[in-house]
Amino acid sequence: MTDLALIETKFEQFFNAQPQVMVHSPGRVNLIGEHTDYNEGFVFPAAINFGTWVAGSKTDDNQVHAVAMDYDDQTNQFAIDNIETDNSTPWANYIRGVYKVLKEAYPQVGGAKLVITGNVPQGAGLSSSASFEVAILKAFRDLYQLDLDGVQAALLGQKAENTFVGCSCGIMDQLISAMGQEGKAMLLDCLSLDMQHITVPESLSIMIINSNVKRGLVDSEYNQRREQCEEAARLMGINSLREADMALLESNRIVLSEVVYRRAKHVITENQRTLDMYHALSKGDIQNVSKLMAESHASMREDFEITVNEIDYLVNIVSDVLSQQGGVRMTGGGFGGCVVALIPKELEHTITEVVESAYFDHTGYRPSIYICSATGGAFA
Ligand code: GAF
Repeated sequence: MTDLALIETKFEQFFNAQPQVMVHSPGRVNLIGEHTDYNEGFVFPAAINFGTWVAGSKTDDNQVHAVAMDYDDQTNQFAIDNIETDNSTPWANYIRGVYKVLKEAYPQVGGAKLVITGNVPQGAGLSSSASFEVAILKAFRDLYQLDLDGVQAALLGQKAENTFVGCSCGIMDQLISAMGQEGKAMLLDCLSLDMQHITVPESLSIMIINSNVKRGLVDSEYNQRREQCEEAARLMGINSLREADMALLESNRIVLSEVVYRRAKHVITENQRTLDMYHALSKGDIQNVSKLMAESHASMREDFEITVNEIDYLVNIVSDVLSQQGGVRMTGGGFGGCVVALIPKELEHTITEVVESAYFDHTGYRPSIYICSATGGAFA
């Protein structure tokens, strides 16, 4: 049975009727531009062919009833006029948070029956949560015929995560999940929300290697990085690090702690690398792609300090095989998760073999390797 058939069957089993809507929203891989989004900078992600499916129908009982297929069919129910966090079922807080901010913006939204499933590896830095949020928003848009576009949906998803779930994330993940285009990566200006989509060259595969290192303390480390960036901007007298360049940073070095200086340096240099990467990929300048991704990884390792040894090792072994015929770096928020590599198609097999034979021996973790394609977003 396909995923769609499975979710439909599950819906019928729980709610004795066919779902009125069936929606999907993708996860994402970020090619470059890490921790730049909440600094009003640039990011360069692509939506991927892993995502979340939601089957839904309206109800008139002022309740939301949800079933999570990926959590052994756990259920969760809440009244739409009294929404609080539920620590016993953390997955449901994404629905609760999204519903709460949606209801504030669209008071006409009522109850729903929902069944959810997905195949984005969780906690791997591939935006399983943004994909979940955007899928829920799309289901409610379709059920209640809301005038809600992809950018508005992304902003609501981010708001839910910031105010309800407790992660001070930026806008990248929700926006690419909503607005990605098939076969393309998206340069996003996180200040203006201007989007430019460019085709990923046919000759390159997007390979994602999951280190399978369980990410610990992600939210607290993430929120701390954001605070450090905001402190840097405040001490330099600017609104966000988007406004800074290296000359401004150097002239303010004396007022910044050594750690805050390095955090800001990562963001300032990463913004420039992201713009450069967009141009390099547009021109098919793979040597430059390779250099920029290597510099991005080094900056995340040395200045932003969000990589772990297993991820650094993966980047090193893939980079040795590639020798500038492609690029590789950690992708996502950090502290474990995945590496993304843009590789010539003919090296897929060799890199898979190298990673499978070396990574386990070196780290004790089994890698998971996915060859992905860039897909369309939920609202595109
Ligand atoms: C996470 C966040 F959700 C994004 O907003 C972004 O900051 C990313 O980490 C790091 O680039 O995915």
